[in-house]
Amino acid sequence: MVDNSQANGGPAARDLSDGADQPARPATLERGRPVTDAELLRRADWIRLQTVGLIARAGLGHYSSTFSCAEIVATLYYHALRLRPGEPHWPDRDRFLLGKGHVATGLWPVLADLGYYPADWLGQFGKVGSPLNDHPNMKLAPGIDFSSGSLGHNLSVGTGMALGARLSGRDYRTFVLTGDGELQEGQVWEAAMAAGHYKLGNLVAIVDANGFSGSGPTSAAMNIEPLADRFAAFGWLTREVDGHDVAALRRAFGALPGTGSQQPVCLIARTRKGHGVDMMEKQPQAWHLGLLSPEQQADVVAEITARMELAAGSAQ
Ligand SMILES: Cc1ncc(C[n+]2csc(CCOP(=O)(O)OP(=O)(O)O)c2C)c(N)n1
Ligand SMILES: [Mg+2]
Repeated sequence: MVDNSQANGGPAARDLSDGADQPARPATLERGRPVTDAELLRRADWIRLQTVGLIARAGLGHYSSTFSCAEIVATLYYHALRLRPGEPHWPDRDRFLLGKGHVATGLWPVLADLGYYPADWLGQFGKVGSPLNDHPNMKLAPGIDFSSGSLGHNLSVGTGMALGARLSGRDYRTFVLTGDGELQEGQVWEAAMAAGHYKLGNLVAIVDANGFSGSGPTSAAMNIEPLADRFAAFGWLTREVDGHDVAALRRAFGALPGTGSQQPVCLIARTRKGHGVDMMEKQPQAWHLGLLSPEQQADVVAEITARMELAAGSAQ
């Protein structure tokens, strides 16, 4: 487990999994693993703390974009996805593509925690030659199903993977997490059309609909709403969900139709960019890219840690 105390210059990140009493995880992590909502919320905050530490190491990163999807990533990796961390290329694993690749800091600690690579790799984050960088590289980091960073491509890659599952008779699901600004880029709508055409019910797009892209409100740059109607027009089954409500996310993943169904699924997760840190939520754009000062970082770590401790206390 990474120790952020050096990088943060503040309290150590709360460690959720190094206790000697932690049971060993099974080789295959099945879909729908039992987990409490409190655990998922704590995990999302742990992702936020880890992100703060990693960005401090690298000297730059995307806090508010990562915080926006922390509950989504936590619910996927600690509940919904079928995975085999010891065998990253296991053909029957569920695929996860991080379309909004600029939030890789939210994924690296999770993949380390699940055993894809040693936790001490996190110490090299952002350094020349490190497999873990600001954006995911499938050739360097175990557990990355496709590289991203250039927005707008992962939905078409995911469509290809879902089609591949159909052709090879496998029942894995392919999940693609896209930003809402990302929907203005690349081949997203060609992919949406193709997935509908090929009736890929084994494909799930999750839109992190936080209302902001890189330079202001998303729809001010180019309107993307009404999102549900647009995806539905291409033949997708659409659902809107509060992307910070882990119970709602669990229900949405639990209610996914079988992989043999005929409609790709789009979960439109309504989120707040910077969620979980008050000053970032108030000014999401200011924190799209940046670096906290040491004083700000101490405040942010204290805010998140206090919430985690409060939740731990009320659970007892
Ligand atoms: C093809 C491409 N164009 C531009 C960028 C620069 N860029 C990085 S993040 C970002 C905004 C993304 O907004 P959104 O998808 O809504 O993600 P959020 O940060 O809100 O989670 C942009 C334009 C990029 N990475 N790739
Ligand atoms: Mg956005």
